[in-house]
Amino acid sequence: MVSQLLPATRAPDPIAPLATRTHCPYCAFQCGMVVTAVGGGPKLEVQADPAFPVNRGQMCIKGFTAADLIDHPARLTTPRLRTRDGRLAPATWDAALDFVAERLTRLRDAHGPAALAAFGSGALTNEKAYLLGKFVRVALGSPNIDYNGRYCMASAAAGQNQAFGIDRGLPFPVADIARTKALLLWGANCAETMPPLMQWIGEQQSGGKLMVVDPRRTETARLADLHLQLTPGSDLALANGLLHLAIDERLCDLDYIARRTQGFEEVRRAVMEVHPAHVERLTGVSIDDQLRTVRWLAAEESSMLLSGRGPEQQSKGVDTVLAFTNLMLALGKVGKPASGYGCLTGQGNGQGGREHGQKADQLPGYRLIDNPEDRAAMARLWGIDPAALPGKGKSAYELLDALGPEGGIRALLVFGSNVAVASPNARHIERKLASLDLLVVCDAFENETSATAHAVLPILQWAEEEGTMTNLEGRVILRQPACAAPAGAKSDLEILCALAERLGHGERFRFSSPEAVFDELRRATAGARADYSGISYEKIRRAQGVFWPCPTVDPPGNHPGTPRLFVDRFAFPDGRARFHVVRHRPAAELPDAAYPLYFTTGRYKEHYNSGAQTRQVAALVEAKPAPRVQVHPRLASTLGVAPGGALVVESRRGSVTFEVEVSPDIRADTLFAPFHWGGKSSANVLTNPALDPSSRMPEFKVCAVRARAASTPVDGAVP
Ligand SMILES: Nc1nc2c(c(=O)[nH]1)N[C@H]1C(S)=C(S)[C@@H](COP(=O)(O)OP(=O)(O)OC[C@H]3O[C@@H](n4cnc5c(=O)[nH]c(N)nc54)[C@H](O)[C@@H]3O)O[C@H]1N2
Ligand SMILES: Nc1nc2c(c(=O)[nH]1)N[C@H]1C(S)=C(S)[C@@H](COP(=O)(O)OP(=O)(O)OC[C@H]3O[C@@H](n4cnc5c(=O)[nH]c(N)nc54)[C@H](O)[C@@H]3O)O[C@H]1N2
Ligand code: SF4
Ligand SMILES: [Mo]
Repeated sequence: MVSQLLPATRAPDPIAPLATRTHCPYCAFQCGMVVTAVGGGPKLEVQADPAFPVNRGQMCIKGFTAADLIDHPARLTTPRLRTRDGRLAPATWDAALDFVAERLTRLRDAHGPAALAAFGSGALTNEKAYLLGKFVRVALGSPNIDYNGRYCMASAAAGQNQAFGIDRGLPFPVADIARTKALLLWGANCAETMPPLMQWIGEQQSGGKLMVVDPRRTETARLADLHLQLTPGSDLALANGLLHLAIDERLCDLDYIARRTQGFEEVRRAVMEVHPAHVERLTGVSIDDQLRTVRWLAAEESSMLLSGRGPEQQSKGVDTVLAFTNLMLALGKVGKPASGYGCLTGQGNGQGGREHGQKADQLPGYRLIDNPEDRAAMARLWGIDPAALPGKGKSAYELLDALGPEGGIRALLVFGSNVAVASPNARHIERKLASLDLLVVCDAFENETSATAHAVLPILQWAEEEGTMTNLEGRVILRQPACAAPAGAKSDLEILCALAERLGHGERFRFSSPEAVFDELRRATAGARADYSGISYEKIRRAQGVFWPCPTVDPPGNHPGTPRLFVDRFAFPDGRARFHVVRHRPAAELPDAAYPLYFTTGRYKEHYNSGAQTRQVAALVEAKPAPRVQVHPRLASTLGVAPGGALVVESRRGSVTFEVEVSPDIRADTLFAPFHWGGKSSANVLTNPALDPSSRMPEFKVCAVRARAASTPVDGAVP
């Protein structure tokens, strides 16, 4: 039998008969929603939960339409195996799991355990992220696990760890944003990527200043008191330039610097070497605007810098984040009320997903895989010899680049990512996926990645299962089942346990429920940096979520959680934050004579990430049926294209034809396209897989392209 997992218990707090409080399946805002099973299901009705203190009754169109995925005709409910003639054909669960386990065993015997790999996701609950990490290290014995968070907030995470000694995206609740007097949104387009956050920013604006740094005049930038429309990839220079001016204008808080930090003097010397006029040339932001920005940030009693993927998804993302933490530390803001630096985490469980061991360098609780004490603690819990615990594996892009006979990874299990669309240099990755001996995709829908899979295993979706997610504030919340699961689909947890059983490790993978997995996760994180040991499902239900760290205290279960960090100390032994010397460097690829334009990427309000889910939702497809490349009117006239025309965009890695959107909102030296589609209009065919040296984040936000009008229009529907 496949299952050691009992079905999740139904939520105990129905608001109305058959109504359940749960959370949106998409972004890190994790809007509270009330889901009602119409006539007992499977049709679900979704409303925003007015009682949840983060979204306060608001949601975006993706959340409101999320239930369309549950009873969708394309939903997978039967395992599929690739047949000799290349089709995916239905199979029983036993046949599918036997096939996967046998092939994994054969490949491990022939090529060693490191030939087996898994790719996880910030969409997975904490329980799934935890169990996937354990599965790869214990049942497969491989070091090779990483996840799509490496494409997401890895640079901010690394920067915060280096500056503050801990990485919690927002070190304060979202409500603090409404109270800050000066808010600098740096490369974050929240009006489209987290619409319900705008209610807090609206409050903020009623008494404070809003500044936005973005090469495009986005919906968010349009609301700002000041928009800094910088050259793509010049963020580090700008942030250092702001610190230079702060020092020059005597705006730094020297008392705070002396009491709470170390390393300022070296940073001061380094930033004073670069003159503001040089910064103006590098960034395109006038000295006047630089001055206005830093004066607002310094003068107000509270100020905040929040970054999105714009400055982070660069090959210098970590140094850029360190320039942000340098600036906010020098101004004496970090840890003060409604102040400091934060990263707006993106994926539903982007925060928890990076804490529980699906990162190549990490063990649960933010333990480090090369720290002997952390290894010993996990080996003890898992009942294995510490020496048997694999070491550090490859980072997301490097892992995918190593697929196939040359790179040595022969089998890949994918849980929660459409890597064929989401990865930079996407055609190259498609070829790598096609060269695998075993590709297993666990998903509720077929997508571009499953197109070459040998096995596709159908999973339960958000409204059918239980588990915890950690939102962008570090608040651990509970996903609760709102309807019955369709016959034929299984939870990711069940799949992992069933495979572990077949691989001879069943005794370490027997859990009666997701909550039982959470109980092991609590023990795994006790005493670690991301300590969840004092959290329980019951406590989350009672308190609308619990902020980590939440250690076990006496009496047990009594710790209230930690909404605000850094009030008294930073997470280093001496309690002081660290300054870091960081210097501007160009993007890995800059426009030149052959490829004269910048190309950058991002998001539409209506679609989510690779589009694997939202391209299934009729209302969203109707609103945004295809990607369009944004072109400045001057550039459009030089190129000879008009709105609705077609533009061929080429980089050193590939060529894509987009429909044209002419807009004065973008710089004339830059093209922008969303990455929500694969196939012929995949933005990632163009992007550069240059990686940040420490976070291994790819440079999604900057590469060089050339463009010409297409002789024929973009053909019909996009795959
Ligand atoms: N609608 C929608 N919402 C989402 C998602 C989605 O796919 N769709 N995904 C979720 C996830 S996983 C994430 S990570 C977040 C991302 O949320 P955001 O970070 O807000 O999203 P992006 O659009 O990727 O990037 C933000 C902005 O960076 C700008 N940018 C491009 N290049 C540069 C640069 O060189 N410097 C600067 N400063 N800015 C630059 C882009 O023009 C864009 O407006 O959104 C989450 N929410
Ligand atoms: N050019 C460019 N590329 C980018 C970015 C960019 O800004 N520009 N952003 C990057 C960022 S920030 C991110 S986060 C990535 C995201 O891109 P992806 O990693 O592709 O993430 P999603 O599109 O969210 O894919 C999620 C898949 O997981 C499935 N899924 C959802 N929940 C579960 C679950 O619980 N279990 C399982 N097994 N499957 C599940 C969904 O059905 C879907 O197929 O893209 C990155 N790629
Ligand atoms: S996608 Fe994000 S902002 Fe939109 S409803 Fe879902 S959680 Fe809320
Ligand atoms: Mo993301």
